[in-house]
Amino acid sequence: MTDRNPLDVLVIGAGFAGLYAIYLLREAGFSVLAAERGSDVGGTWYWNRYPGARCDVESLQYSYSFDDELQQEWEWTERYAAQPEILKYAGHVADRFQLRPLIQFETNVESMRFDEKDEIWHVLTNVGTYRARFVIAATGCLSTTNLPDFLGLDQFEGDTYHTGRWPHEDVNFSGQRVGIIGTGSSAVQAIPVIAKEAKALTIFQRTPNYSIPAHNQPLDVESQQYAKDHYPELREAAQKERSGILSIFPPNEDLAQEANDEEFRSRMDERWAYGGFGFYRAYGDILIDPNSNERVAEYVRSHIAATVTDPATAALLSPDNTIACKRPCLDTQYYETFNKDHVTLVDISTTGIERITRNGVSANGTEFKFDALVFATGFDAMTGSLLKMNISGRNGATLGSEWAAGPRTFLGLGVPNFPNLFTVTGPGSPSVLTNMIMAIEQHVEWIRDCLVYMRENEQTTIEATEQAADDWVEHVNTVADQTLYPSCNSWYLGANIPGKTRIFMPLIGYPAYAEKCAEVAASEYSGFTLS
Ligand code: N01
Repeated sequence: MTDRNPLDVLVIGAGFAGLYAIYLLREAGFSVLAAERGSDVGGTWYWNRYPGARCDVESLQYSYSFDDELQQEWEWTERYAAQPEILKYAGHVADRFQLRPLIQFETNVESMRFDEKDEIWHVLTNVGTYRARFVIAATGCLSTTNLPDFLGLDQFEGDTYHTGRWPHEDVNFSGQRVGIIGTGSSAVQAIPVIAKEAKALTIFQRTPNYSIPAHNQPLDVESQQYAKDHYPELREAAQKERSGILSIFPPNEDLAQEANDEEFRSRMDERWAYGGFGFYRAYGDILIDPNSNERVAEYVRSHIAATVTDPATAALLSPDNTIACKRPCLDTQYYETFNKDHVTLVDISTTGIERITRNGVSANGTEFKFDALVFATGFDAMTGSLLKMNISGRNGATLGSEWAAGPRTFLGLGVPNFPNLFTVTGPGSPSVLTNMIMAIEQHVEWIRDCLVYMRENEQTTIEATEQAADDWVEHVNTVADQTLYPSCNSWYLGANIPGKTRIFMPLIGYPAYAEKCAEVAASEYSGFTLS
């Protein structure tokens, strides 16, 4: 493959973004290939196979909208699809649109460099070098795992797993003593399932998380048929939602601070009983007003106290930080699992993990012995996968040094000094605060339109301007600062990775963002330099 004729476009990644990019660009007449480090399609759903993995966005929304026959023919089986079903869907899309011949699997990008003279990207992989006029990084926001540098990490003699890099073979915890570190979304999904199999399960919790019930269930025929009959209206209505996610409850901007106790309780009860992220849209000020936020937080704490029978465990599981400023969790029997005799919660909020030992984990001065250890310690979100590719652009500028003070993009799509490089759902775009597939479709269509425009206008390079990127970073943070999002140590801020610059990375609010992207395109790409 080394040094073939330059491609028009190299796409990096064959998850939902990469698949759609190669499909659209092939249809638009570009020569395009995708380099994918896994041995199959699916991206995040290829790697995150841990027990209990499923999507927190409902399956009738977490699906492509671009092809009506696809959305009419595909049958989802559950309200929230489990990982195997989503992976099957990604595989179906790849087959249905004959995308596999365009994907080079087990191909990991090691570095890439822009040749200014020839206006060509040279992309070095483990299997050779690609040359391409444009590169689309469809590398995902949560695809570089975070494995903290625990003392003694390599000494443990049992089996170790990371939720984000789960083996493809069956893992059987029957009869085993299992330890799990972390209590984010992945752990909240995995803990109830692992607890059903393991002889004993010990959870090491540094920070408790708020979780609300998913109320997953088999998808009934009527709901699925209703969605199929109304997809155009439903997808359009979702685009008007801040998160791009529709709830069965009508959107409202009522203020929790103005609701009396009875109204408040009844509205929250209704949403708790229904489950899902619509809970957080009950009032317009949950992520704006600290008192309203605390009211909702206290409501969730009251459920934890009512569910967990041991008051000391319930207290440890009860967060006291701002609710929903970290990515909220949805669960199936998470808090109930702590009532099982063989499940133990260990609070490591003050001392952390002391070390990993040959036999297990040392914390709070005690050694806990395990047969298997699960790291549910998350990801180097939003920038990890981009920085890992050792990208150098104009005048040898490296992405690592350009982003030392945090990621700097225009619209989360383009980066100054890195011409002809597009980032799908990059930092600075709503991405992780939305339904990702919707955000992916919007970005990929924007990029396709841009490339078609350039072809029609005989332009060969596009690059975000310094000014546009500086203004955009400021805008993203100004919007975030009007909310409570920056008030806790979330991965949205990079706060989960030691040494990572603390800056709010995603943009809050999908509709205004999509409008801005359309305006930029309509103004012949103002904020970008084309030549
Ligand atoms: O990762 P996380 P995740 N010592 O970063 C703890 C998406 N997702 O994989 O909070 C001890 O949320 C850390 O503790 P703390 C979703 O967007 C989607 O669970 O930093 N503990 C935390 O408890 C989600 O937000 C779905 O104090 C350490 C945990 O590890 C994102 O992926 C399903 C530690 C990490 O939690 C990430 O979720 C699952 C240390 N040194 C996930 N370092 C869907 O449904 C970290 N921790 C689509």
